[in-house]
Amino acid sequence: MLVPGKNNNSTVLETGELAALVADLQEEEALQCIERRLAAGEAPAEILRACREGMRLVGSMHEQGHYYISGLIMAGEIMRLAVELLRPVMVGKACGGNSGRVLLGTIEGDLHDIGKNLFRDLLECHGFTVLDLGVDVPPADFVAAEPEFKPHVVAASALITDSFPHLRELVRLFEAGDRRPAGRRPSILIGGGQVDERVFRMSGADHWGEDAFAGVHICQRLMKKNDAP
Ligand code: B12
Repeated sequence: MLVPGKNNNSTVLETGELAALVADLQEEEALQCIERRLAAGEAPAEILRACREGMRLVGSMHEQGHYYISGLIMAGEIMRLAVELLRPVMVGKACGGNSGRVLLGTIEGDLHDIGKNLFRDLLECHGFTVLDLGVDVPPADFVAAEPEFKPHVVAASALITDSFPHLRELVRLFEAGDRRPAGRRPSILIGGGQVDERVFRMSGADHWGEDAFAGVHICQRLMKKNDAP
């Protein structure tokens, strides 16, 4: 098992160097590792995957009582800096254009926003116009923003289990009283660390994305079907 505060070689072999450095909260070394991997031409998506694995380990250690909240805060800061390094490479091949409108927010009760912000940046670089409502957004606020912004996709991020019922409420509110012909209501897309197939089914959402890249692909696919910017 990973021992916090120690650079444990067996963990490095099991999880990969970068994930282990992130999990061990070795900020400087983790960022240097990212820079090395970027310089070697590795795809940012792969590097991001390793960082998320590190974050998953941090989460497990928090659950097991090895890290206090300060560990989560430090991990959040490492992830924020990691995203700053990765973002220019990911959004560098800026696409522009007018791909469609996405209404985005982290659902009520949840303050996590690193992944949401990254998803927003990727969407924008792929030509989507994004209205980001921020964090801790009540489902009713998504609904209230709809008439003016007219999103093609409503996207909600969720990392906290206690917030999952609000995803269900979001879907229910969008469905309630909706008189538009089939396919004309905005599609509801969910994602974020703890969202999986089970949460997706429970929520009643139309789609879920395992990561930000998958989320962008889903939005692009929906726009092709919709073909009305
Ligand atoms: C960093 C962190 C924090 C930071 C957040 C900083 C910030 N500005 O976001 C701080 C310290 C503030 C924090 C606070 C708390 N946290 Co916290 N946190 C984490 C941690 C370690 C990493 C999260 C992260 O940034 N990951 C990296 C990003 C890039 O990944 P991501 O968000 O999943 O996003 C990716 C994809 O999911 C996708 N994506 C994201 N959103 C969306 C949306 C759509 C539509 C799509 C398609 C894709 C998509 O894009 C990203 C890139 O691919 C996680 C552990 C984990 N396993 O995730 C715990 C974790 C989420 N936190 C947890 C907890 C318990 C808390 C606190 C309650 C702690 C406390 N005791 O106060 C508070 C919650 C406060 C609140 N109400 O929200 C738990 C949640 C457990 C649960 N089952 O509910 C976790 C899982 C840790 C754990 N196992 O204990 N946390």
